[in-house]
Amino acid sequence: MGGMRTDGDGEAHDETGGAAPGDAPESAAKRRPRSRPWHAAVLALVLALAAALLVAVGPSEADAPPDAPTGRRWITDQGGRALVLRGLNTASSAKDDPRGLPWITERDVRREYEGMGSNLVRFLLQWRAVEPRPGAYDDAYLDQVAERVRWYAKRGYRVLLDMHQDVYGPGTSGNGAPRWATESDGLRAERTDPWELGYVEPGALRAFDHFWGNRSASRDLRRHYAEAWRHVARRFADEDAVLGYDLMNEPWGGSVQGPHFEAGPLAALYRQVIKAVRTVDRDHWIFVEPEAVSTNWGLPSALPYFEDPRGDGDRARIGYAPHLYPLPMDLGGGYDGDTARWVDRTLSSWRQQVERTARRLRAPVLLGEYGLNVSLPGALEYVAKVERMAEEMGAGTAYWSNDPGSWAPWDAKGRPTPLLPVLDRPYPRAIAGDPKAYTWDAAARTLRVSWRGRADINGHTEIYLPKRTFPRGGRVTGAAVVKWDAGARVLTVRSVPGDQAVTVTPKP
Ligand code: IDC
Repeated sequence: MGGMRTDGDGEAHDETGGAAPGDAPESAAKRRPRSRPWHAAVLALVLALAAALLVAVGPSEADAPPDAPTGRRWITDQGGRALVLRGLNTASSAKDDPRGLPWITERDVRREYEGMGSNLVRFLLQWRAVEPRPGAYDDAYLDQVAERVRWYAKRGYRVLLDMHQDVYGPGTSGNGAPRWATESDGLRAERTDPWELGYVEPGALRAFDHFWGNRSASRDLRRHYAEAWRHVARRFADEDAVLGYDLMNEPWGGSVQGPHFEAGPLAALYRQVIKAVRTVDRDHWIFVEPEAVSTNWGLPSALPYFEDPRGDGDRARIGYAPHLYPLPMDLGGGYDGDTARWVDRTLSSWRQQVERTARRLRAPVLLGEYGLNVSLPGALEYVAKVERMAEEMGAGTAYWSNDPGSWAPWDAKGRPTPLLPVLDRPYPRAIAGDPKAYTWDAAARTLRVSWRGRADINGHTEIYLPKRTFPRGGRVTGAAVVKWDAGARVLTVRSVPGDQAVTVTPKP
């Protein structure tokens, strides 16, 4: 769960008074943050979680060397090239938009590509907009979504359709679920600050309990959800620019939590939706998310392996799309002092837990959300660190979010924020072979990409080179240049069977 602010207003709301969870309760008290009642509760939680983490991770495993990306699964394109996907969430504004659409125009998509060379967008959908009345789907809405998918497609993006919810739906002061699917039995569900506390409002808990079947509802809400997904998948089945479907944003179990939730009702719903989607779309990727409240903070997930009706092994296309919001940052902290120390610990346990779950799921990893108010101390360093970690893991990233403001690469007046150059990183968009590693060394201005080329892969390796770091393009060693597209800033290098290691530095 993430920071306490509102996107879109262009302002920072750092209301925490800077209490870092790394502080012992004593010193936190001494510092007297502008205290809010939830601080105490959250601090208690932090301590409980720290204890849980030690049990979950264990010191010996925490010290194990990181795995290289080799041997893991990759998202591939039609020719079999491994894709490295990087981009933004678009957009939080869709949650409150009456039509459920993000604020963007096609010009904004162009500006984004030119500014940071993204090839991925995590595009927010709302169940309420897909199925405004029980069993009735709004195809005009999906047409609008399809138009936006085409804007991205023109620039070589892949679109991940994310069925977003926070705090269930508008009927419980959240977003996502239609009102007709919100059975909160008249219990209170007020908008909270921070918004995450809305999850424990009695009305929200009750609505989730009805949804998951922890309590019987007046209709089969999960069947409606699966059918809504089937409808969306049918609409986009032939759309090559669509990467796939992110089945549910940050699932929350109501009164059933943790492993009971993830291996229970959540896994059951995923199986149901996977089955429904596969009756109409055999090919796109299907991404599952863990329970957010644990994974976001670096705790383990109990999600089980999901069979893909397409087949198993390399045929399966189930992906894993967890989020990352270290708890100190949930409290509004930046990345400095004690907070940075605790954030670092979260990063290493997050990585370990995510890799462990991905192995169990036999799924590639896509970091579906991470982000913070980038005007906080150390924030840019944190972003660079997460991007580096994702490189090491061979994982794609979708930063939260593109809504103009203090978290975003552009502010409300359309001016680039200091985040933009940090996100505008050189990277291999597609690797024609089995990737070994890719790293951008910013200090040495060197991008290294290595892979094992295979005869059965179509196409060559494509590398995005930003204007700000490679103004005249790149000088390549280790492979022949096929083409340099100075407009799109994409360098294509020849891939041949066998081991290849390519180094790209700026042309003098
Ligand atoms: C946040 C928005 C904020 C909005 C809130 C509730 O930035 O403006 O008020 O949602 O709708 C998540 C969620 C994502 C959150 C994001 C940042 O998936 O919807 O957006 N976040 O708080 N999980 C952790 C953090």
